[in-house]
Amino acid sequence: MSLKKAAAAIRKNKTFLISTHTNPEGDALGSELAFYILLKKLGKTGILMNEDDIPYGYDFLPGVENIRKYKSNIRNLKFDCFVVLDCSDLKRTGEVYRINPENKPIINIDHHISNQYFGAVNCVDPHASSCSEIIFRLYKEMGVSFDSQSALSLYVGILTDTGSFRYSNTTSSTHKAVAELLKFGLNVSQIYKNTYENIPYQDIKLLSQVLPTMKRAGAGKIAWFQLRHNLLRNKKLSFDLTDNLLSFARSVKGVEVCILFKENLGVRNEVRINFRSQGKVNVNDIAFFFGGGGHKTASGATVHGNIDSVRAKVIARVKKSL
Ligand SMILES: [Mn+2]
Repeated sequence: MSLKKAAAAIRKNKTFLISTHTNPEGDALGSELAFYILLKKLGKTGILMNEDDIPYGYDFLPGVENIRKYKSNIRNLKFDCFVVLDCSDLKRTGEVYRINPENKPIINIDHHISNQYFGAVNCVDPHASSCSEIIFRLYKEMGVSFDSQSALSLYVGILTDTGSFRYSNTTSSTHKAVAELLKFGLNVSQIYKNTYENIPYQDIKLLSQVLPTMKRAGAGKIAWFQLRHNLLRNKKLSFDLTDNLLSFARSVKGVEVCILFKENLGVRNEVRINFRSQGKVNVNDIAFFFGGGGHKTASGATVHGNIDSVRAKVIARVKKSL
């Protein structure tokens, strides 16, 4: 991992376009906001731009109002460097990468094992718990001090990507980073509440409606959910709901792999698949087979086709890997 090269590229340049993946969550947003503050502290300029809106519940993060939404008519945006955070490949930014027609150098900072090393500088560590943990190291590398806002952003990124320090990506360096961030007056119970215990009533109702539809396969080692169009139409499915469903599935005794199949709204015959593994099965490999990627224990893919036939193919593939 080349923290030094990333630091050198930051020192050398003045203005940076910063983006992350579509459907951003805690780690994506936390990394962006902390990176933005890092630049400010170095007397440089950051332009934050995402394809998607800030998801429900993350507006408590400091500086989210600085994140601009991508529009296809944005032209003549001047910057020296394009910083891509928490993205395994450039197209995970959605359309935002198109804002770089002059091919300004890309700084790729990420922790996905499926990362494509698409940058001029690639600061990739698949062993890091989160992209936020790598940004933490970048602050240290550059000798930039934290404050309550950067600490909060990075803490939320690490908290969410480790499933509140429960997943196997949680290491002693993760806890060391968090120990340092906590010195900046973070209210952990309030942060937890803002992040996880702030689900709209109607989403909990939807969750309670979907939970009984959990199915199993592979002699109880696979648990899966299927969300169809009609269930989601006119309801904004918050990321929390996806994560909650998978959380329930992974807490079932004997389950090794959990899968959520979701018909994408607005696109005919497109299915979003999210995988979680308890550790024995490498779901990055499975997602990769279907054109996606991620981590060994959490990954995703978008597949064209009818949801029932997609599901049959995916479950057959997962069964083989059990
Ligand atoms: Mn991440």
